Amino acid sequence: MNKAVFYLWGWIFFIPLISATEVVDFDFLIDQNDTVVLAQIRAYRGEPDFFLPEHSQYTLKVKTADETALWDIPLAVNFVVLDPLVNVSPTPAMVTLPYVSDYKELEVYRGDRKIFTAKLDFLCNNDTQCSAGENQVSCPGDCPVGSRDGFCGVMDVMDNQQCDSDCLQKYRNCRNVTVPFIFFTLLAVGISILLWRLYKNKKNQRKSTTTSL
Ligand SMILES: [Ca+2]
Ligand SMILES: [Ca+2]
Repeated sequence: MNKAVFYLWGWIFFIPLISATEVVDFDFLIDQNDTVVLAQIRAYRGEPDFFLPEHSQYTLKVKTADETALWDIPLAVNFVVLDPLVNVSPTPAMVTLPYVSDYKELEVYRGDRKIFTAKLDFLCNNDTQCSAGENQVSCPGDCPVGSRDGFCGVMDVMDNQQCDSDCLQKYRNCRNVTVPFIFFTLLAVGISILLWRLYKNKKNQRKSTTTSL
């Protein structure tokens, strides 16, 4: 029985890691007066949204450079919050979609009216620099494993034996690299100072002996 529970928990823990794919979060703040702010956009490894609203007056389109809409989906926007019943505006609206590097532009519609548009080039511009908006998931060419990009690539760090300072201390995998390096560096410096002092003392002793003769 205990073994069965152990395997069950093992599968529950590992299945998300195995099935995790590259996704991107689009987080908006939408006002009833149709003001839209793209609050956050972030690529990472996870699961896309499986359930989208069947009906909404708001629509999100994500397009490629040649204007092809890869996504044209209803966006869940609720200005009323229950318990207690209050009207909230602006209100957050978010969706998680599979990430592909072809995303170039997004548009938000209310009915047939376009109320917001934003370029998505900043997710990856392939200029060999890991800049704001890019990370290991959205732009692996500019932000290789271990980059300081706000993304902790735990599995990559473990596989490649690299250090990623974006990870929590216990997942950084820096200990094996940095601790011995610092220790041996300090040890080498200490021994050098000690040898230099011994050499100086001996030299002074020889000097004083020669003088006294
Ligand atoms: Ca770049
Ligand atoms: Ca990183």
